Amino acid sequence: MDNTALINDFTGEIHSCTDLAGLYNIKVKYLGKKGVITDLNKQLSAIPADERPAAGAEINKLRLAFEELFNTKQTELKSAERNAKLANECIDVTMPAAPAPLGHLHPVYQIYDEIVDIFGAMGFSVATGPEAELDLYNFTMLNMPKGHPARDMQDTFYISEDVVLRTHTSPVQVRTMLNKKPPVRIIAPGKVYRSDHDSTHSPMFHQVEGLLVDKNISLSDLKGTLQLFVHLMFGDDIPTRFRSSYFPFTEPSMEVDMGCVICKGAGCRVCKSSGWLEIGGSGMVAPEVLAAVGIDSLVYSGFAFGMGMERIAMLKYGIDDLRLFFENRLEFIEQF
Ligand code: 2NM
Repeated sequence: MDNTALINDFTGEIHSCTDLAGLYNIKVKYLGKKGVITDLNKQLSAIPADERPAAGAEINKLRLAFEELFNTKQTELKSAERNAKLANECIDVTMPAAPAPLGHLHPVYQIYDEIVDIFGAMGFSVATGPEAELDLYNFTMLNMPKGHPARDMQDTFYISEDVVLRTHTSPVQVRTMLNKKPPVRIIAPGKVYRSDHDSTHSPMFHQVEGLLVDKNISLSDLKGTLQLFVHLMFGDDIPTRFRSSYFPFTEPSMEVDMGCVICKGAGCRVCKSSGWLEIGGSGMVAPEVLAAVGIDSLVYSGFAFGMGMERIAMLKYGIDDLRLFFENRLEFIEQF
């Protein structure tokens, strides 16, 4: 029996085989139940009986030899496959880690930081106080005794008879003046609360108030301070203007306007064609307020002012809807 051709076929196929799936096909073809070797065994019956044992032994040797070749190739392919997999899955531990996503400062707090920087450069330090505040500090000592119309029940969140959510940060000024002799030079930034909710009012918003008390402080110090603030916050080309007004805690009192940053005074929708934008209130601290905190108004005088930070942020960043500040949508916040 000459099996040379068969051996050449088998070894040739094993040799050129490159993957395990192909290798198993070869196994089925030669060593399977309906394979070439099985066929040879079936042909034994056609061979003379005395030659059969030798021929059978020959076929067995062939099967063993094929199986060994198969096993060797299988080991080789498996190890190649494993090496390829390992090379693919290998991790370079020297690679830098993916950067962790960073948080983002809310636009109101970016303005907050800028305001602190600007007034800080003018010598003001930051004072803070509780958001749940005594009625005494929020109203009474600011020349708004019980029954005063500015206390309007509708606008104030009452915690109890004596405690309110502060409606402005002025109680921080009261606390400061009670605790420290003049000169006083502070700003009080922070959250304030008013029971007012529509498209242009939020029940919580941010205010910054300022207070300077010393000898010989006049209205011109107030005007110069706020003019400088506007120049540093919005640009040297933006003017300010002060209009007579009324607050219980200042006398005289003035609204603070700045030239419209959108149209530079020419008149547009934002400034309602006036060329001016209101940004806050101000005035000379009323003698009643100084008296309430034990400061002699014949020796000392002071000015105070207050602004809404959302308003400043809207004008600085060109945001046209107050509600965007309170929705906490990242797509909004990340723009600033
Ligand atoms: C404003 C406007 C005008 C103000 C007054 C005081 C205090 F405590 F000194 F009397 N603090 N803040 C003040 C004055 C606040 O906000 C619109």
